[in-house]
Amino acid sequence: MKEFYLKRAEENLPELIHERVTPDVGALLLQKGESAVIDLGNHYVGYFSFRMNWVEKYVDAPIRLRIRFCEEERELCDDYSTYHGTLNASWLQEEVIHVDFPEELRMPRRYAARFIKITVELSNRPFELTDFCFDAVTSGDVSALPQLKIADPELARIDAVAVNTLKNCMQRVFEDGPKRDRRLWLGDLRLEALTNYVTFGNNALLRRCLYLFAAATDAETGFIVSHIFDYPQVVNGRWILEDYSIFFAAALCDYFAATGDRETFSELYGAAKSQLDIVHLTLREDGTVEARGKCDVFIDWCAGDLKKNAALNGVYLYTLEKFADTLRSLGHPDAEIYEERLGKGRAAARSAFYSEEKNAVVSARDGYQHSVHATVWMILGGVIEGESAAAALEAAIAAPDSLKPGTPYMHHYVLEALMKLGRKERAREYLKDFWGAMVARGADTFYEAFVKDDPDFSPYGDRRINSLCHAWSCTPAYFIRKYFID
Ligand code: RAM
Repeated sequence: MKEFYLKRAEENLPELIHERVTPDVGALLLQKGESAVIDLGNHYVGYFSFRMNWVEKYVDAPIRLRIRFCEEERELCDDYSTYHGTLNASWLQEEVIHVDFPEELRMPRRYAARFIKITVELSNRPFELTDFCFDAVTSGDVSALPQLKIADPELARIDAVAVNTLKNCMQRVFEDGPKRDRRLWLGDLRLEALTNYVTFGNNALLRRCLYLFAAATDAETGFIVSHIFDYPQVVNGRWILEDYSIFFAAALCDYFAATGDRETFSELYGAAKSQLDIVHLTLREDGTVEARGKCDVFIDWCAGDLKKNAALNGVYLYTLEKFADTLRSLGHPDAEIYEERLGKGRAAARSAFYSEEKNAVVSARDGYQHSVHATVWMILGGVIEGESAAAALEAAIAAPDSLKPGTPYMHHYVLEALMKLGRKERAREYLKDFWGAMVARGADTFYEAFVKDDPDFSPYGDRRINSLCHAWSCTPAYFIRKYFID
């Protein structure tokens, strides 16, 4: 089966589309100690090249250049030598090269950048740099984009940034971020997919990613792993995030709803079903889910020690509902099994995680912690609903001591919950408030993590390692195009 899935993934490998971006800079005459900044005019992902010429007969010694690729302007002045984050500093996009002779130079890696800073560290003579070119790559075809007709200029700008974010993450797979990680994550994929359906419509790329995940089951637990490296050969990540594994089934149902592609649905049905069945087989006695053994749960990167039991149950129930509905729409005999599990699961989660008395999602299982996350997921899981659920959500958002989302990924689900509760205007306001704040900072693409009052927030202890073009942040284009067009 694994071979079959991988074959299918290979059949759907996209061709990358190249765009030559030539910044508006002529020849630069430089010498030791000087630096120059090249502005590409937008955020791109690709390969950078330029030419070095001598201006005298020879340069006497090699020229040493430090070349930095920045996703936003403030990175130009960052001091990388003080980096203290938890992830490897080699993700910081900077090269030191030595050049002996006049020649065309192509930088060794693929970069994600709007600005490029070139600093001359050593040189005995002046020299010239010219012919700057950024060969931008993506598998998102901008000519396939449906035109957006929207009167609100703020939403139009947010949509453009969201589409740019997705475009730059569409490569051989849907990457999470083209600066950092550069791999396929299951939770990220689900949100990229939703946005892809209403924008680039590259369904082959999506099929590729779904088949890659179907082939990536962990032998011990049966769960699909949380991430995959697809190049130079396919390698499964070792980390299992139970919410991500469950989302495989949600992503497949979304795919079927968007494309009506029965063949792919039936080829991947077994893989999706087994994720939900494993959860079912490992339910606690009270009928709720608990991550066990070698599995972690993601939900969000946020400040504070987020407790995730309620949220994990919500993810399961939310997916179960999508799965049951899809099977029902197909007249599939298994529909009933999942509908029954859904009903029982909701009742169990309500008694485990919801306090009627406080109208809040606070429970002993989660140490009585109050969070937007738990509340959102109990709404999306259909455990709480209507006016009281809306009040519980607003209270969780407003409470000074509740845990709040740290990533656009989690903010996406807040928006989904607001839409589910029929709060369309509130959702629009929420979207503008959160994603609009990144646009106001000058973002060309949306960030991996963003906290309005704390621009230095990082899940990794140092904001310099954050990815500023992160695909899970692209979903405003989904909401705008699905719900907010005039
Ligand atoms: C980070 C990335 C990625 C996310 C995982 C859980 O490595 O932000 O997008 O899916 O965490």
